Order: sequence, then structure tokens, then C-alpha cells
Amino acid sequence: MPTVTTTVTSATAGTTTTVTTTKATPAPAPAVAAAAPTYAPFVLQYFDVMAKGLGPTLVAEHSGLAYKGNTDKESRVNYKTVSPFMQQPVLIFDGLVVSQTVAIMNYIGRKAGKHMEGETDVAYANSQMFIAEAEDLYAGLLKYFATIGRPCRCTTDEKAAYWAEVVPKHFACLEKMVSASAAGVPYTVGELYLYSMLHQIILVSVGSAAVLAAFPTLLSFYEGVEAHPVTQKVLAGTSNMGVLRQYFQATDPESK
Ligand SMILES: N[C@@H](CCC(=O)N[C@@H](CS)C(=O)NCC(=O)O)C(=O)O
Repeated sequence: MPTVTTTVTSATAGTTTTVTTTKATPAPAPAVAAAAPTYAPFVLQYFDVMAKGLGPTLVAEHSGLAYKGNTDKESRVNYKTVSPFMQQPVLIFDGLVVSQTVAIMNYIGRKAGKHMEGETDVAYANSQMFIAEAEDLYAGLLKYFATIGRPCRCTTDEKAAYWAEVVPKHFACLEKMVSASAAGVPYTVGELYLYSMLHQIILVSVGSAAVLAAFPTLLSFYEGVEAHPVTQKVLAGTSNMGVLRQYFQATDPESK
């Protein structure tokens, strides 16, 4: 057994004494690999449209976690009976069933790690604000646009005001908050959900991303997320969620 020489100073006499003791030096810790969490692939299910599916799909794909999506027919569930809110999207993660888009994305983000939740307090707060803002943008899309299945519910004047006033107001706020992220950086849940709604606004706008022209930082953010290979995979319909069709439409569907 190795010896350890310890020098001690007597507190009472103020003298220094050398004491030789025999002590077992701690054996080096066995090289145990950090226990990697093992999750069964989670299940994410939605309709084959963007609407509230693009955000969770981006979060699932960007998380890097294994999952089964719309393309896996064997894992499909009857959402009417399984989902706590009887709606889609629905997530099943290690037996836990999660409903509500925001809860689903936050849950996946939490499992993926801090980089998706937000590494810092500021990043976390921004992510949560972007999530709430994306919900507001979604409400606007429902209000001002037709969908695949129904005509627009607003007047021409109201739609004009949406482009002239509503959108610029939202985008001006976002312009001061987003960072002009380059492709390849890890995005937070909020950034991905925000991108998913910006993308759907651009799809119904005339002149594609021109609607973002007056907001260079927001445009740069949008283009950064869009250029990411994982985002491209989702948009190409080759992710585990398959093809997600454009849900909101610039013009009313043909009446049958
Ligand atoms: N607040 C819910 C809304 C979910 C929702 O409206 N889901 C719709 C599709 S976007 C749905 O499942 N509709 C079919 C149904 O209700 O049976 C969320 O954010 O997830």
C-alpha cells in the first residue's frame, strides 16, 4: 500500500512535526461511461398539413432524438381517445401522452437539453416569448386566410389591414428580438416555432419573403433557419412526419 507523507503543525506549541502515515490512496475510478439516457423513440402524430404540425416537426427533427412520425403507420393512435384534449398534434413519450402543441414542443425541448430550451435565462425567456408570439401569428392566419378546407372569414379590407398594419407591427417587434442566426446553429424551441409561423405567412403572401424585406434581421433569422439542412429535410417532406401540405391559402378553395 503506498505511503502518504503528511506535514502537520501543532496548534498548541506552534511547532512543525512530520508524520508519516500509511494510507490507501484512492483507486482510480473505473472508467464508467456517463449513463446516456435511453429513450424509446417517441411518437409524434398530426395531420399531413403544416398548420400546427410544422413547429413540432421541426422541434422533433432538430432535437436529434429518435422518433416515429406520420410515416410510421404502426405507431398511429386514435387521437380522439388517446389525446387528453382529443386533438392533434399528439406526442407519446415513454408512455406519457402529451397534447397541445406548445406543451409537446416544450416537452421534446426539455428532453433534448438546454440548447433547445435556452442555455441562458435570456435565451429561455426569448424562446418562451417566441412561442407565445407564434401562437398569436397562428391566430392571425386562422382569422385572415382561407384554409385547404374553408374560405377566408375576413373581408378584403380586413385582409388589407392585416398586411398593412398587423404584420408590420408584429415584425417590427421581432426585428429587435431575433438574432440573425446562421445556418448550423442549434435553435431553441421558440425560434423553430416562430420560424414555422413566419414560413406559413410567407407562403400566403404575395412576393414570397418580400414581406420581410423591411426587417433585415428578421429576414436573416428566417433565412438562417430555412437554410439549415434539418429544416430543408422537413420542408422537402422527407422527415419522419412525411409531407406536410400548405394549410393556409391566399385564395378561397373552389366551391364544389
Ligand atoms: N390548442 C391546440 C389546438 C389543436 C387543434 O386545434 N387541433 C386540430 C387540428 S389543428 C384538430 O385536432 N382537429 C381535429 C379534431 O378536433 O378532431 C394545440 O395547440 O394543439
